[in-house]
Amino acid sequence: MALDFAATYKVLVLGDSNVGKTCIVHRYCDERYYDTYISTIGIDFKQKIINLDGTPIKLQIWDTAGQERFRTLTTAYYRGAMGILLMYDVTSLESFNHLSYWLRNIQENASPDVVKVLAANKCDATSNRAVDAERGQKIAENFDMPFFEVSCKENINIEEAFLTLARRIREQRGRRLARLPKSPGKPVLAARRPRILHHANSEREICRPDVNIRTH
Ligand SMILES: Nc1nc2c(ncn2[C@@H]2O[C@H](COP(=O)(O)OP(=O)(O)O)[C@@H](O)[C@H]2O)c(=O)[nH]1
Ligand SMILES: [Mg+2]
Repeated sequence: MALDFAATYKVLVLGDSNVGKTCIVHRYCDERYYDTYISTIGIDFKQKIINLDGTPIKLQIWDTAGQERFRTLTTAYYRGAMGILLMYDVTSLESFNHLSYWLRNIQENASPDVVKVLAANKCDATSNRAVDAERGQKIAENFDMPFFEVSCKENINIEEAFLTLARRIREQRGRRLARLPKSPGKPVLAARRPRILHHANSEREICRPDVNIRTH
C-alpha cells in the first residue's frame, strides 16, 4: 500500500567537502553512522516520511556528488529546493570561513523563498574544536537561520535540525499561499493551480526521474 503524505519538501545539504554531509543524510535516513570516508558518486537523494506535528511529509534530501570540492554546483542542483541544511565542521575553521561563499552561492542560485538552517557538525570532537558555538550562533542570527551544533557520530541534534528545517518550509509555504491572489482569473490558470499549490514551488520540479532514486 502506498504511503500517503501531504507534501514533498526538497531539501539540500550544502557545505564544504568533508564536513559530514553524506554522513548526516545517512544518519537521518538510515539511522546509521558511517565511520569510514564515503565518496559520493552521482547526484543522489534519500527520502524519508516524517511526522511534522501530526502531518506526514515526505522529505527528499539531496546530497552533493562531491561537486562542492570543485565549486561546480550549478543552478540545476538548486532547482526546486525549498530548504537548505548548511553545514560546517567545528574542527575546521576553513569550513566555517567558507560559509560566506555558500551563502552567496545560495543567494545566486536558489529561490528567494528558500529557508535555511545552520548545522555545526562534529560537536563530539571536543579536543579538536576550532570554532566556538558562539561564532556559529552569530552568523546564524545575521542570516536568519536557526542554529544547531550536531554530531552524526553521536546522533546529537540531527532530528531537531531537519525537523526545524521542515517546519520553516511549512511556514514559508503558508506565507506563499497567503500571497496568492484569491481569484485565479482565467479558467486555464484555475485548472493548473492545484498542482502549484501542492508543491508550492515556483519550479514545479520536485523529483527528476532521470536520477538514481532510492526509496527508504
Ligand atoms: N568526529 C566526527 N566525525 C564525523 C562526523 N560526521 C562525519 N564525520 C567524519 O567526517 C568525514 C567526512 O564525512 P562525509 O559525510 O563524507 O563528508 P562530506 O564530504 O561533507 O559528505 C568522515 O570521515 C566521517 O566519518 C561527526 O559527527 N563527528
Ligand atoms: Mg559527501
